[in-house]
Amino acid sequence: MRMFQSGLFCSLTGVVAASTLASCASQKKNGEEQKQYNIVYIMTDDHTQQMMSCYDQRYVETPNLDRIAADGVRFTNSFVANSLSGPSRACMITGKHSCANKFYDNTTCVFDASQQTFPKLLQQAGYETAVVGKWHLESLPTGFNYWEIVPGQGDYYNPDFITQNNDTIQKHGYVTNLITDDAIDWMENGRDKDKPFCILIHHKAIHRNWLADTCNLALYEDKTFPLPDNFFDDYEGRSAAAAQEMSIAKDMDMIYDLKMLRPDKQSRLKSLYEKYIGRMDEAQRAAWDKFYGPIIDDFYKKNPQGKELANWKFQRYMRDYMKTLKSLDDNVGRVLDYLKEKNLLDNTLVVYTSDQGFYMGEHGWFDKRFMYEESMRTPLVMHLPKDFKAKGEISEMVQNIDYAPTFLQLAGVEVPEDIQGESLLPLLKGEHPQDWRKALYYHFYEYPAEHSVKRHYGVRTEQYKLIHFYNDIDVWELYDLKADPTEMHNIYGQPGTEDVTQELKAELAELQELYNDPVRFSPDRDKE
Ligand code: SGN
Ligand code: CA
Repeated sequence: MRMFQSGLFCSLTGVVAASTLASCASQKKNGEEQKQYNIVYIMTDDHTQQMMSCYDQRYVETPNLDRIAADGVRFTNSFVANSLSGPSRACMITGKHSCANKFYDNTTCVFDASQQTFPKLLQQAGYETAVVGKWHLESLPTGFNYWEIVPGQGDYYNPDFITQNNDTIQKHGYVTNLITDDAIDWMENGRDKDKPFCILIHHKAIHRNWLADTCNLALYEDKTFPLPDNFFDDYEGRSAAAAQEMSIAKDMDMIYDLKMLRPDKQSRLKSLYEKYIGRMDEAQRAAWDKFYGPIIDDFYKKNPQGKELANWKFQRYMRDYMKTLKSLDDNVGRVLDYLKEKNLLDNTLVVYTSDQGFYMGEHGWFDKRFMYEESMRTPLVMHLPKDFKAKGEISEMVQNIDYAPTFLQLAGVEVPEDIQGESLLPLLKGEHPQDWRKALYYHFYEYPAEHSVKRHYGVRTEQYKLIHFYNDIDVWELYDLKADPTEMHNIYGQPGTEDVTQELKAELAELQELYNDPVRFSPDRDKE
């Protein structure tokens, strides 16, 4: 294994100053010139709308991410199809639901890399394509002129990267900086500048266990956050929610998640934590211990219990997440500055999203998986090429299967029939098609598994959500999202809900038919 010195520890490299002529390419289609815009797709891991100030101002400021929205568009109803990393990435890259791309979960699946993906189609249409960072699809990337990925979940400190010749190298520095360096380097030096390009910048951050860069450790320590109203949820009427193992109070590990490492203390994930921080060099480790040392001493001295301990955990979780997010926001700023300096912004679609949303204490949780709002939603903001007129908020319901057809259309590539998503291009042109989808389909499969979220599928409309938990359980849930936006009251089976339940079941059956999901619910068989 080779070790690369990047010297990038918290000293973000400035963008290259020289300006290049970088207009987008064009190709002839039906005798007409068709512009081929560049695509810069930035995706983080587990970044949720609650923690992005253009969506939610309660907690944190994300000035660079907000820049994208301020200059472009912000999707206020953006969702995933299966709230988990690998599956989400497979949906995004194929434009198809999990049942069609066959990557159902993180634990048993290997992505069939021979299948159709949008990067392959863009490459065939003359694009230079690249992916850097977290990949998580088990098979190696195909359809890219350049790729360099982290193995599995990747590491925050001095991470390994798998290179295109299938070598594993270790780089020195903090992962969010390193992935950004690689992306900027490819845009500047790696690609053929006569061609349009598409780069996927996939961050490891802000995934568990939220190891911040040492330069950001001291941030946000003066902040105290109110617990969400439903932090002490009792899950009444929601048996699948009651069965989960992603509770901040019960399941968050004192050492692995909360960093309260002391030689005489044990925890389930202590050795994993030691492995991760064991990657640090001396200076990194010294900065780490200097920061956490007094917090550890204070914690074990005070020894909080019960609700006080739950609140203490929540505060530390929020702060660690925000510190890790800070690097991400800074590094997205670097990419935007680079594109601006190189005069690329006018011809480039810049997308920022996450592989799914996340719980920040809502229902008492961290993690995702459930079809409930916080984790079914995902941030989505875009800076548009200058020919596109949309600005501000877009409220149509969109899903991560929509990105592939959008990028293909933007490149002037015909969208294959079997793609299940809808192109967002009309919305980006400022149109609001009357026949835009009125219902979204969702299907989560990873069970039995970590966090114990049972298998479920469901349908979400503007006002309602119907969920069926199945496998070792057979439970329906129905929410009126207008009356009960935090999904605390399961009204399935309650008098007065018969009509809406019937309509939603019919919709669900139609969507399962449309997407050809072999796990079918039959409304005729089930007339409850
Ligand atoms: C790891 C985490 C889980 C997380 C999954 C999936 N555990 O297994 O908390 O739900 O990843 O996340 S850890 O002990 O390894 O941190 S995903 O975003 O990649 O799907
Ligand atoms: Ca994720």
